[in-house]
Amino acid sequence: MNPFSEALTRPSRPLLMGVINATPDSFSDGGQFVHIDSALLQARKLITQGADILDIGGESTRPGAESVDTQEELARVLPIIEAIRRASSVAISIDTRKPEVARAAIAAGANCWNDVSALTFAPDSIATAVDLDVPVVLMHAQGDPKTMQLDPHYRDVTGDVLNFLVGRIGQAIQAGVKLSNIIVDPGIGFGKTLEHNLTLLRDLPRFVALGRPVLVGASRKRFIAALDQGAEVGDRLGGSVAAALFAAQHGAQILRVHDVTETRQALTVQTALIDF
Ligand code: HH2
Repeated sequence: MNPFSEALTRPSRPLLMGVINATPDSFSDGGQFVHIDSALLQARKLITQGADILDIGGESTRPGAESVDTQEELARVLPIIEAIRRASSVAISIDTRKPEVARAAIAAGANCWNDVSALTFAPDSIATAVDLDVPVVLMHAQGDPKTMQLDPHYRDVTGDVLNFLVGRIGQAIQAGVKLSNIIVDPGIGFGKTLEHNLTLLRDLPRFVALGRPVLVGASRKRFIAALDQGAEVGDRLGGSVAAALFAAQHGAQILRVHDVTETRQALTVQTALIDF
C-alpha cells in the first residue's frame, strides 16, 4: 500500500506533515535546506520528532514569490527525495504545481502530490494525476503567489472555497482520478485576509463534510503575526500550535507543520484531556 494512504488509515491523531523547503526564499525556512546534507539532516530530525509525512518543496509559494523554472525546481527536489528514500521508508509528498516535477518526484520515491494549484497550473495536471495514481492534495488559492495577497475578495469565503474544491474534485473524478486519492485543503494564507483565514478555520467541519481527508497548513503563517503585533516568522510557534490544535479539534486529518515536536506534544496533551 502507498505509505501515504497507509498513514491515513491510522485514526488515532491527525498526521503530521513536516515541511522541508529546498528553496532559497521560503518565508519560514528559506535557504536552510537547499543542500542535500542539511535537508537529509532535517528529514531525520523531523522523523525522529514524529513526522508521519515529509513535504518537500522546491518553489516558494509565499505571497510575492517569483515562480521557478522546471529544471531548477527538479534540481532542487530530486536529489533530496532520492536521499531521503534511500535512508527511510517515511511517506514523502512533493509540494509542486508542475506535473513534470510531480512525475519525476514520484519516480524518485515520493508518494503524494501536494498541489497548491489544485491541478489547475498546467493543462496536463489532471491527466498526470490520473496516470500517477497517488494521493493528491487539492488546495484552494485565490490568484497566484505573486499577487494573491494584494486584495483578496470573496462573496462568502467558506462557500466560495467549498464550491471551488467541489468543482475541482468533480473535474478530477470525471477525468479518472480516484476519489480515494483526493485530499482537500482550504489553503490558509493563499489569497486570504486575516478574517478569511479565521473563518475558514472555524468552518473546517464543512470541509470535513466533503468526506475526504482535510489538510491544514497554518504553521508560521502571517495571520499569526496579524493577531500578535507583527510577530516575526521565528516567533510564531505559539500561534502555530494553537492553530494546529484548533484544526485537529475541528476534524483536520493532516497538519502541515514546521515544528513537529511541539505540535505532537500539544496534540498528545489535548487528546489525553479530551479522552480522560
Ligand atoms: N502552504 C505553503 C506551502 N505549501 N501546501 C498545502 N497543501 N497547504 C498549505 O497551506 C501550504 C502548502 C506555504 O508554506 P511554506 O512551505 O512554509 O513556505 P513557502 O511557500 O514560502 O515555501
